[in-house]
Amino acid sequence: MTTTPPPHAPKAAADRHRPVASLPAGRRTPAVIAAGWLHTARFLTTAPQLHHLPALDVPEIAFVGRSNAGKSTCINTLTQQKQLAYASKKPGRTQHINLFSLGKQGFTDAVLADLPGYGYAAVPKQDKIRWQQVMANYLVTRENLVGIVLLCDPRHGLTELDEILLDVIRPRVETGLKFLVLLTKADKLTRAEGAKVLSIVRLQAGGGEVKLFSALKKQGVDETSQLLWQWAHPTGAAATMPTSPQAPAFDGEIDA
Ligand SMILES: Nc1nc2c(ncn2[C@@H]2O[C@H](COP(=O)(O)OP(=O)(O)OP(=O)(O)O)[C@@H](O)[C@H]2O)c(=O)[nH]1
Ligand SMILES: [Mg+2]
Repeated sequence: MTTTPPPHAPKAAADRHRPVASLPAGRRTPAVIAAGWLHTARFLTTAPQLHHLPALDVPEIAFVGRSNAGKSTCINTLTQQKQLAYASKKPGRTQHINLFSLGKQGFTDAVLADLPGYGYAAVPKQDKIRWQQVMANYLVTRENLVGIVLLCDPRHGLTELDEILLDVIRPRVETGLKFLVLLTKADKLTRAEGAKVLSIVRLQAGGGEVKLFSALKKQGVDETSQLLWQWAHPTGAAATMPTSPQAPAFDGEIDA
């Protein structure tokens, strides 16, 4: 049986790069709305330690994971911005907690947090311990935190440090904190490898949501964007949706 695509289907990809408000109502799909919202991201602040973070009353979504897993690149891809978050081939590039506001200028309705990675061998032991404590405190005490995206290079799978992080956040996940594992750099896997690692990590994540993601191939971008939009707008407050300016194509640095 064949299905007829909706009349707006050929325009769907281009719609993601247009101001949402300029589109006819029928073309304001959830993917277009989520992409337009994420594209409003701009730098809010950077904090070397937890007590430097401003207290906020809007939903916050944190990107965590091992050093070099692709957290900053993922934020740049989702927000369709080249250099919003610092991404680099050199591990340990993100050293502070960096916050990015979402929503119309002056009407922040959510915040993304790019966290330094853990597990980078070259970091002195004392610094590693200090950072693990800062992160654990952040994950346990940050009051406006509504969701965590754990990024993981599928070629390494969930490591011991990832498992410790899962243990730290489990009590909050059980009481409603949203949680997603993104298996990054999926462009480096064959389809069979991708399917295999997906099922293994789904088991490790205890039934939590797990997706393949590639900044290079734009795999998983629409689904992840829509999920984050839903986390930040649990009541579906589409009426307050901001407009999006013209989005540039991503051409940041990507692992070869
Ligand atoms: N091929 C490929 N490379 C990627 C992808 N995502 C990220 N990378 C590369 O992986 C490297 C690390 O990316 P970052 O985004 O800086 O990683 P990070 O997790 O923020 O690293 P830290 O800040 O050190 O914790 C960079 O060279 C990126 O270009 C992807 O989807 N595909
Ligand atoms: Mg980073």
